[in-house]
Amino acid sequence: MDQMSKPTHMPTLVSTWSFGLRGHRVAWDGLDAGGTSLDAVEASCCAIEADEEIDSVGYGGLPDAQGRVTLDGCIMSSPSRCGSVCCLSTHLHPVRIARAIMEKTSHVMLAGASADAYADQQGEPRAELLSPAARAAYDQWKVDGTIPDQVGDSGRPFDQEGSGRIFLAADEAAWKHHDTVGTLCLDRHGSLAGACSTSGAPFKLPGRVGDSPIIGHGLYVDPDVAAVSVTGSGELVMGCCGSFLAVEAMRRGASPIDALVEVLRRIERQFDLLPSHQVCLVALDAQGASCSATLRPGFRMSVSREGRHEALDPDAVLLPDD
Ligand code: SD4
Repeated sequence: MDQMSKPTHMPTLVSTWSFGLRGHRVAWDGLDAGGTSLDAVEASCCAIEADEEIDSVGYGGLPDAQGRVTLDGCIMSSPSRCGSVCCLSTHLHPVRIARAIMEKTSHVMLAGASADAYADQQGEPRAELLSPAARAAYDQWKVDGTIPDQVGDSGRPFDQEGSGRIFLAADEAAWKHHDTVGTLCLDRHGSLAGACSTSGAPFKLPGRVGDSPIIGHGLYVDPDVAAVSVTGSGELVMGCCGSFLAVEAMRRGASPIDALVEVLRRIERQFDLLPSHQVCLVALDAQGASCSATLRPGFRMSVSREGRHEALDPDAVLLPDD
């Protein structure tokens, strides 16, 4: 069916972490005015990628073990319409480059220096990715293996609502590992889309790529069913194709929250979990219902709907006492 002939839906944006709202506010007016879900997720993620205070995505993201920031991202509206890029090191906006790959090439994914070269061809400006705060964090990590301002010993991230920070925490346990933004959208035309963007695991081995840019792992969209994005320990998500597993469970009849919890239960069964491990999922179904679930406490999701922008606690926490 032509998307313009679908009935009107209530525009909705959903993102991982409360810092997602910073992107939603940038994307909202266009979406509310009838813009497409693809445009909205791209605009929202680009705003977050450019935000220096957010220490896990784009400029401001923590570098690898050699002090180099590398970025991964993807975008998707259906199994036949998706694009992805990984290990960018000279361009700031993986989601926009992933969209160009989706729309202008016959491929899904480009990697590394060749992906940066493709971005050059597309006229994407080159950018410095290492912020002063991220450089300072790297310098300290090189000296003593710690992240500045990290409090507590769980090594997990905590959402400090409004600050944009989850690693360089001022007063809550910061995450030694990583995080990411996953943004999902339903537009007035009833079309779902999603995008995902990350600087990956702080101080990772050079070349390491996590789940975020891989379709079916960090992001999956079935236009007739739901969109799901996953953040957290990418290596756990990659063990179970987390976003695909959740959408597929919904396609087979599970409720959105049951589908997300099924992914978490599978991860809990199949991995020896470390205290630093975290996995968080957000879902938006084709009717506009949204929810989130997380392995452990410390996560919040962003939801924008009917002109309201809210950070919400997860609907389910598998291990609430951890
Ligand atoms: C990864 N899941 O690279 C991604 C980003 C991240 O928590 O760190 N998310 O593993």
